[in-house]
Amino acid sequence: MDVISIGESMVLFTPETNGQMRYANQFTSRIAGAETNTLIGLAKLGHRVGWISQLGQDEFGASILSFVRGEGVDVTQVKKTTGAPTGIFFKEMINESDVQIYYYRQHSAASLMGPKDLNENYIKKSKYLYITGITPALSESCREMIFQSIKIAERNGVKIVLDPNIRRKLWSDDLAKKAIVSIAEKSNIVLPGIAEGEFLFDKRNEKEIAKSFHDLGAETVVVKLGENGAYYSTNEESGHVPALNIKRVVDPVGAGDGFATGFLSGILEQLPIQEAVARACAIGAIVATVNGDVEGLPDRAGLEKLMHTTNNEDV
Ligand code: KDG
Repeated sequence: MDVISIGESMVLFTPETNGQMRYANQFTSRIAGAETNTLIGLAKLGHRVGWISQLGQDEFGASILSFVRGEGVDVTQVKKTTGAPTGIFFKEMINESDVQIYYYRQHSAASLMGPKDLNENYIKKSKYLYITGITPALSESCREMIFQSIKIAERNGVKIVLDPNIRRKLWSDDLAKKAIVSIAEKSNIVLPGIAEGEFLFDKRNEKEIAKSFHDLGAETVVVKLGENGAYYSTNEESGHVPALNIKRVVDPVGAGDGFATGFLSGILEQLPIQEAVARACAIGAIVATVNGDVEGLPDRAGLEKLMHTTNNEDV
Protein backbone atom coordinates (compact mmCIF):
# COMPACT_ATOMS: atom_id res chain seq x y z
CA MET A 1 0.00 0.00 0.00
CA ASP A 2 1.04 3.62 -0.48
CA VAL A 3 -0.87 4.96 2.50
CA ILE A 4 -2.84 3.33 5.31
CA SER A 5 -4.85 4.97 8.04
CA ILE A 6 -6.72 4.00 11.19
CA GLY A 7 -9.94 5.73 12.13
CA GLU A 8 -13.68 5.99 12.46
CA SER A 9 -16.08 6.79 9.66
CA MET A 10 -19.68 7.64 10.34
CA VAL A 11 -22.94 8.32 8.61
CA LEU A 12 -23.33 12.09 8.40
CA PHE A 13 -26.81 13.64 8.36
CA THR A 14 -27.16 17.18 7.04
CA PRO A 15 -30.49 19.06 7.18
CA GLU A 16 -31.89 20.04 3.79
CA THR A 17 -32.42 23.57 5.09
CA ASN A 18 -29.97 25.95 6.76
CA GLY A 19 -30.70 27.34 10.22
CA GLN A 20 -31.13 25.70 13.62
CA MET A 21 -31.38 21.95 13.21
CA ARG A 22 -34.31 21.71 15.62
CA TYR A 23 -36.54 22.93 12.77
CA ALA A 24 -35.19 20.49 10.19
CA ASN A 25 -37.33 17.59 9.08
CA GLN A 26 -35.48 16.39 6.01
CA PHE A 27 -31.89 15.23 6.04
CA THR A 28 -29.39 14.08 3.44
CA SER A 29 -27.16 11.22 4.53
CA ARG A 30 -23.55 10.87 3.47
CA ILE A 31 -20.47 8.97 4.62
CA ALA A 32 -17.68 10.91 6.32
CA GLY A 33 -14.60 10.46 8.45
CA ALA A 34 -11.35 12.37 8.29
CA GLU A 35 -9.17 9.33 7.56
CA THR A 36 -11.41 7.81 4.89
CA ASN A 37 -11.88 11.25 3.31
CA THR A 38 -8.13 11.43 2.70
CA LEU A 39 -7.85 7.78 1.66
CA ILE A 40 -10.72 8.16 -0.81
CA GLY A 41 -9.07 11.26 -2.26
CA LEU A 42 -5.86 9.31 -2.75
CA ALA A 43 -7.68 6.32 -4.28
CA LYS A 44 -9.44 8.66 -6.74
CA LEU A 45 -5.97 9.76 -7.88
CA GLY A 46 -4.87 6.16 -8.40
CA HIS A 47 -2.87 5.54 -5.21
CA ARG A 48 -3.12 2.25 -3.30
CA VAL A 49 -4.65 2.85 0.12
CA GLY A 50 -6.01 0.83 3.03
CA TRP A 51 -8.25 1.55 6.03
CA ILE A 52 -8.10 -0.04 9.48
CA SER A 53 -11.33 0.33 11.43
CA GLN A 54 -14.26 -1.27 13.20
CA LEU A 55 -17.93 -0.81 12.34
CA GLY A 56 -21.11 -1.98 14.04
CA GLN A 57 -22.89 -5.02 12.63
CA ASP A 58 -25.72 -2.75 11.52
CA GLU A 59 -27.16 -1.00 8.47
CA PHE A 60 -25.00 2.12 8.89
CA GLY A 61 -21.90 -0.08 9.12
CA ALA A 62 -22.91 -1.92 5.95
CA SER A 63 -23.46 1.34 4.12
CA ILE A 64 -20.07 2.76 5.16
CA LEU A 65 -18.24 -0.42 4.23
CA SER A 66 -19.67 -0.62 0.73
CA PHE A 67 -19.16 3.10 0.12
CA VAL A 68 -15.50 3.12 1.19
CA ARG A 69 -14.81 -0.14 -0.67
CA GLY A 70 -16.58 1.24 -3.74
CA GLU A 71 -14.25 4.24 -3.77
CA GLY A 72 -11.26 1.92 -4.14
CA VAL A 73 -9.98 1.73 -0.56
CA ASP A 74 -8.78 -1.67 0.72
CA VAL A 75 -11.12 -2.67 3.58
CA THR A 76 -9.66 -6.06 4.45
CA GLN A 77 -8.63 -4.67 7.87
CA VAL A 78 -12.11 -3.39 8.75
CA LYS A 79 -13.83 -5.49 11.42
CA LYS A 80 -17.49 -5.65 12.40
CA THR A 81 -18.77 -6.04 15.94
CA THR A 82 -22.17 -6.76 17.45
CA GLY A 83 -20.90 -5.17 20.69
CA ALA A 84 -21.55 -1.52 19.75
CA PRO A 85 -23.20 0.56 17.00
CA THR A 86 -21.65 2.45 14.11
CA GLY A 87 -21.21 6.14 14.96
CA ILE A 88 -23.29 8.86 13.32
CA PHE A 89 -23.11 12.65 13.33
CA PHE A 90 -25.06 15.70 12.25
CA LYS A 91 -23.88 18.88 10.56
CA GLU A 92 -26.00 21.92 11.36
CA MET A 93 -25.46 24.71 8.83
CA ILE A 94 -26.68 27.89 10.50
CA ASN A 95 -25.12 29.68 7.55
CA GLU A 96 -22.00 29.17 5.39
CA SER A 97 -19.62 30.42 8.04
CA ASP A 98 -21.35 28.91 11.05
CA VAL A 99 -21.31 25.13 10.89
CA GLN A 100 -21.92 23.04 14.03
CA ILE A 101 -21.13 19.36 14.39
CA TYR A 102 -23.07 17.06 16.75
CA TYR A 103 -21.51 13.64 17.33
CA TYR A 104 -23.35 10.46 18.37
CA ARG A 105 -20.26 8.29 18.59
CA GLN A 106 -19.51 7.73 22.26
CA HIS A 107 -18.94 3.99 22.86
CA SER A 108 -19.24 3.37 19.12
CA ALA A 109 -17.84 0.27 17.44
CA ALA A 110 -14.71 2.17 16.35
CA SER A 111 -14.07 3.53 19.85
CA LEU A 112 -13.72 -0.06 21.09
CA MET A 113 -10.66 -0.66 18.91
CA GLY A 114 -7.36 -1.26 20.63
CA PRO A 115 -3.80 -2.49 20.00
CA LYS A 116 -5.07 -6.05 19.44
CA ASP A 117 -6.80 -4.86 16.25
CA LEU A 118 -3.54 -4.06 14.48
CA ASN A 119 -1.95 -6.44 12.02
CA GLU A 120 1.79 -5.76 11.85
CA ASN A 121 2.12 -7.56 8.51
CA TYR A 122 -0.36 -5.17 6.95
CA ILE A 123 1.17 -1.99 8.40
CA LYS A 124 4.72 -2.90 7.50
CA LYS A 125 3.92 -3.19 3.80
CA SER A 126 2.84 0.43 3.62
CA LYS A 127 4.94 3.48 2.67
CA TYR A 128 3.07 5.95 4.90
CA LEU A 129 0.94 5.62 8.02
CA TYR A 130 -1.45 8.58 8.08
CA ILE A 131 -2.61 9.49 11.59
CA THR A 132 -5.12 12.15 12.59
CA GLY A 133 -5.70 13.51 16.07
CA ILE A 134 -9.27 12.20 15.94
CA THR A 135 -8.58 8.49 16.47
CA PRO A 136 -6.58 8.91 19.71
CA ALA A 137 -9.43 11.08 21.01
CA LEU A 138 -12.02 8.30 20.67
CA SER A 139 -11.06 6.28 23.76
CA GLU A 140 -8.12 5.17 25.85
CA SER A 141 -7.87 1.91 23.93
CA CYS A 142 -7.82 3.85 20.63
CA ARG A 143 -5.06 6.04 22.02
CA GLU A 144 -3.05 2.94 22.95
CA MET A 145 -3.68 1.53 19.48
CA ILE A 146 -2.33 4.67 17.81
CA PHE A 147 0.86 4.57 19.90
CA GLN A 148 1.19 0.87 19.09
CA SER A 149 0.75 1.57 15.36
CA ILE A 150 3.54 4.16 15.64
CA LYS A 151 5.86 1.58 17.21
CA ILE A 152 5.07 -0.86 14.42
CA ALA A 153 5.66 1.81 11.77
CA GLU A 154 8.96 2.86 13.35
CA ARG A 155 10.36 -0.65 13.53
CA ASN A 156 9.42 -1.32 9.91
CA GLY A 157 10.57 1.94 8.32
CA VAL A 158 7.03 3.16 7.54
CA LYS A 159 6.89 6.97 7.52
CA ILE A 160 4.40 8.66 9.82
CA VAL A 161 2.28 11.61 8.69
CA LEU A 162 0.21 13.49 11.27
CA ASP A 163 -2.72 15.82 10.72
CA PRO A 164 -3.47 17.07 14.27
CA ASN A 165 -7.18 17.45 13.39
CA ILE A 166 -7.96 18.62 16.91
CA ARG A 167 -11.57 17.95 17.88
CA ARG A 168 -12.08 19.66 21.22
CA LYS A 169 -15.54 18.11 21.61
CA LEU A 170 -13.95 14.69 21.92
CA TRP A 171 -11.42 15.19 24.71
CA SER A 172 -10.02 17.64 27.23
CA ASP A 173 -7.56 20.29 26.04
CA ASP A 174 -4.84 18.92 28.32
CA LEU A 175 -5.16 15.38 27.07
CA ALA A 176 -5.35 16.55 23.44
CA LYS A 177 -2.17 18.63 23.77
CA LYS A 178 -0.24 15.89 25.53
CA ALA A 179 -1.25 13.13 23.11
CA ILE A 180 -0.81 15.14 19.91
CA VAL A 181 2.60 16.45 20.95
CA SER A 182 3.67 12.84 21.73
CA ILE A 183 2.48 11.69 18.30
CA ALA A 184 4.20 14.66 16.63
CA GLU A 185 7.47 13.63 18.31
CA LYS A 186 7.31 10.40 16.32
CA SER A 187 6.07 11.88 13.04
CA ASN A 188 8.12 12.52 9.92
CA ILE A 189 5.59 14.93 8.43
CA VAL A 190 3.09 17.14 10.26
CA LEU A 191 0.22 19.04 8.59
CA PRO A 192 -1.26 21.40 11.21
CA GLY A 193 -3.76 24.20 10.73
CA ILE A 194 -2.53 27.57 12.04
CA ALA A 195 -5.15 27.53 14.82
CA GLU A 196 -3.97 24.07 15.84
CA GLY A 197 -0.38 25.29 16.09
CA GLU A 198 -1.62 28.15 18.23
CA PHE A 199 -3.56 25.73 20.45
CA LEU A 200 -0.58 23.37 20.89
CA PHE A 201 2.29 25.84 21.31
CA ASP A 202 0.65 29.20 22.01
CA LYS A 203 2.37 30.64 18.92
CA ARG A 204 0.58 32.73 16.32
CA ASN A 205 3.11 32.76 13.54
CA GLU A 206 3.47 29.94 11.00
CA LYS A 207 7.28 30.03 11.10
CA GLU A 208 7.32 29.70 14.87
CA ILE A 209 4.74 26.91 14.72
CA ALA A 210 6.81 25.03 12.13
CA LYS A 211 9.90 25.46 14.31
CA SER A 212 8.05 24.04 17.32
CA PHE A 213 7.23 20.89 15.32
CA HIS A 214 10.81 20.66 14.00
CA ASP A 215 12.05 20.92 17.59
CA LEU A 216 9.88 17.89 18.40
CA GLY A 217 11.58 15.98 15.59
CA ALA A 218 9.39 16.42 12.48
CA GLU A 219 11.37 16.63 9.22
CA THR A 220 8.65 18.32 7.20
CA VAL A 221 5.96 20.70 8.46
CA VAL A 222 3.22 22.27 6.35
CA VAL A 223 1.08 24.83 8.15
CA LYS A 224 -2.36 25.42 6.61
CA LEU A 225 -3.21 29.11 6.45
CA GLY A 226 -6.73 28.97 4.98
CA GLU A 227 -7.28 31.74 2.43
CA ASN A 228 -3.57 32.61 2.73
CA GLY A 229 -2.47 29.23 1.39
CA ALA A 230 0.19 27.30 3.29
CA TYR A 231 3.71 27.59 4.68
CA TYR A 232 6.09 24.65 4.29
CA SER A 233 9.36 24.01 6.05
CA THR A 234 11.87 21.19 5.78
CA ASN A 235 15.47 20.89 6.95
CA GLU A 236 16.53 22.28 3.55
CA GLU A 237 13.92 24.78 2.43
CA SER A 238 10.85 26.76 3.39
CA GLY A 239 8.33 29.05 1.73
CA HIS A 240 4.75 30.15 1.24
CA VAL A 241 2.34 28.83 -1.38
CA PRO A 242 -0.75 30.95 -2.18
CA ALA A 243 -4.27 29.57 -1.91
CA LEU A 244 -6.43 28.88 -4.93
CA ASN A 245 -9.14 31.54 -5.07
CA ILE A 246 -12.59 30.09 -4.77
CA LYS A 247 -15.74 32.02 -5.54
CA ARG A 248 -17.80 30.67 -2.69
CA VAL A 249 -17.23 28.36 0.24
CA VAL A 250 -20.23 26.03 0.35
CA ASP A 251 -19.01 23.61 3.03
CA PRO A 252 -15.55 23.98 4.60
CA VAL A 253 -15.64 20.63 6.44
CA GLY A 254 -13.30 18.15 4.78
CA ALA A 255 -10.99 20.81 3.28
CA GLY A 256 -8.13 19.75 5.57
CA ASP A 257 -8.56 16.12 4.50
CA GLY A 258 -8.42 17.27 0.85
CA PHE A 259 -5.24 19.18 1.68
CA ALA A 260 -3.70 15.98 3.11
CA THR A 261 -4.76 14.09 -0.04
CA GLY A 262 -3.01 16.61 -2.26
CA PHE A 263 0.16 16.71 -0.20
CA LEU A 264 0.45 12.94 0.20
CA SER A 265 -0.22 12.32 -3.48
CA GLY A 266 2.42 14.91 -4.34
CA ILE A 267 5.09 13.31 -2.20
CA LEU A 268 4.16 9.82 -3.42
CA GLU A 269 4.81 11.11 -6.93
CA GLN A 270 8.04 12.72 -5.72
CA LEU A 271 7.01 16.22 -6.69
CA PRO A 272 9.16 19.07 -5.34
CA ILE A 273 7.68 20.08 -1.98
CA GLN A 274 6.39 23.40 -3.31
CA GLU A 275 4.36 21.59 -5.99
CA ALA A 276 3.05 19.07 -3.47
CA VAL A 277 1.88 21.96 -1.27
CA ALA A 278 0.29 23.72 -4.27
CA ARG A 279 -1.60 20.51 -5.06
CA ALA A 280 -2.65 20.31 -1.40
CA CYS A 281 -3.93 23.90 -1.41
CA ALA A 282 -5.85 23.33 -4.66
CA ILE A 283 -7.59 20.14 -3.52
CA GLY A 284 -8.34 21.63 -0.09
CA ALA A 285 -9.98 24.61 -1.78
CA ILE A 286 -12.02 22.66 -4.30
CA VAL A 287 -13.45 20.35 -1.60
CA ALA A 288 -14.93 23.42 0.11
CA THR A 289 -16.90 24.40 -3.01
CA VAL A 290 -19.34 21.49 -2.72
CA ASN A 291 -21.43 19.96 0.04
CA GLY A 292 -20.02 16.88 1.70
CA ASP A 293 -16.50 15.83 2.64
CA VAL A 294 -15.54 13.69 -0.37
CA GLU A 295 -17.83 14.82 -3.18
CA GLY A 296 -15.41 17.55 -4.29
CA LEU A 297 -12.27 15.38 -4.32
CA PRO A 298 -10.96 15.30 -7.90
CA ASP A 299 -10.02 12.32 -10.01
CA ARG A 300 -6.91 12.51 -12.25
CA ALA A 301 -8.64 14.49 -15.00
CA GLY A 302 -10.14 16.86 -12.44
CA LEU A 303 -6.75 17.36 -10.82
CA GLU A 304 -5.12 18.18 -14.17
CA LYS A 305 -7.78 20.78 -14.83
CA LEU A 306 -7.51 22.18 -11.32
CA MET A 307 -3.73 22.53 -11.45
CA HIS A 308 -4.01 24.45 -14.70
CA THR A 309 -6.40 26.93 -13.12
CA THR A 310 -4.60 30.15 -12.39
CA ASN A 311 -5.55 32.36 -9.52
CA ASN A 312 -7.05 34.82 -11.98
CA GLU A 313 -9.67 32.28 -12.95
CA ASP A 314 -11.75 31.76 -9.83
CA VAL A 315 -13.03 28.23 -9.30
O1 KDG B 1 -12.39 16.44 8.57
C1 KDG B 1 -13.74 16.13 8.40
C2 KDG B 1 -14.16 15.33 9.57
O2 KDG B 1 -14.14 16.16 10.70
C3 KDG B 1 -15.53 14.77 9.45
O3 KDG B 1 -15.63 13.93 8.36
C4 KDG B 1 -15.98 14.04 10.67
O4 KDG B 1 -14.23 12.50 11.02
C5 KDG B 1 -14.91 13.36 11.44
C6 KDG B 1 -14.71 13.81 12.79
O5 KDG B 1 -14.35 12.96 13.57
O6 KDG B 1 -14.87 14.99 13.10
